[in-house]
Amino acid sequence: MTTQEVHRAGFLTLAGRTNVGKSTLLNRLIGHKVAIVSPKPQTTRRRIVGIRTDPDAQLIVIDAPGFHQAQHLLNRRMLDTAHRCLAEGEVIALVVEAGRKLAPEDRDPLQRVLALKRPTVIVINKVDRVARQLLLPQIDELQRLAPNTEIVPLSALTGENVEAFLHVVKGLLPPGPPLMPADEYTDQTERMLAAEIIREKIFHAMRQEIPFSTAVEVEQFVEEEHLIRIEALIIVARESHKGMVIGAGGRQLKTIGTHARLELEELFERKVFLALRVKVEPGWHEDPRKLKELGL
Ligand SMILES: Nc1nc2c(ncn2[C@@H]2O[C@H](COP(=O)(O)OP(=O)(O)O)[C@@H](O)[C@H]2O)c(=O)[nH]1
Ligand SMILES: [Mg+2]
Repeated sequence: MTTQEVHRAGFLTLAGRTNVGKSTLLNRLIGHKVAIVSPKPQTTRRRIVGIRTDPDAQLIVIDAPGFHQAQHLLNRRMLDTAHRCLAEGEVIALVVEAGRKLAPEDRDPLQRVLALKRPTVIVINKVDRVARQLLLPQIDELQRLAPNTEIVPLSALTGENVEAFLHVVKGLLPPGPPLMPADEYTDQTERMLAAEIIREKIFHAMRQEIPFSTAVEVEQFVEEEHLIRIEALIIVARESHKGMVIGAGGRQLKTIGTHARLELEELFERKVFLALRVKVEPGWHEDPRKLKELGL
């Protein structure tokens, strides 16, 4: 940083449809896995904060649930969260997918973001998947809809052009001192991170509606001398789901547990003892009290 340059700090909200790669971009910007990621929509349920501290700027990045059609109370809560996160951003990055014509579901978030009249960047993510010549008409289309907005094509997965995006965002942040301690990179507790990682493994292992109607609650998180003892409850909405999550001979649950444990050990740099139980709570995703308990 030269003496002429001012330090900048502020909130950046990642907005867009579900599954466009917002959480992947968050993790890439922070350099840690802060948010879980899956090929299925609606993986992110809560507001997730990642903090990036550079010599010239501090970005507090807010990852939100994606915009989608709401059916259950859980989905409506997720949409409320998405809107609140949008209101918080001093800079908004609207994320869309490369190589796709703008669907009505894309236009709606775009119009919503533009209506805020806040400093905005449009991110075309997943450029690693498409040929350049497909990108140009998409950039043109977006530029017509948002003539004064910077458009940055990038790949959150490979990191391509993410530096350019950072440069644009930093230029839009307000001047000011850092808002958070330099060594913090998320607002989530270890318990929350553990619950999310277990939930991610369920998203990866299970099909159909099971991931969408499953929650994870960490009941015990005890740090002992050489290991962390974690007991967690997998909450499913139906008796039939319980059987599927456990699987024949307990194999499915074992796979979920093993994958989660290995990642938790890496994250906490400690041996982890992980015990998982499955419990049926019919209609939990429609129950305001249960949702509150789960922080949703
Ligand atoms: N090829 C490719 N896939 C990506 C990229 N970014 C995200 N993905 C994948 O897209 C899916 C959804 O990503 P996620 O971050 O969970 O999307 P979110 O719902 O917007 O948070 C996952 O399977 C990611 O691995 C990218 O830049 N390139
Ligand atoms: Mg997400």
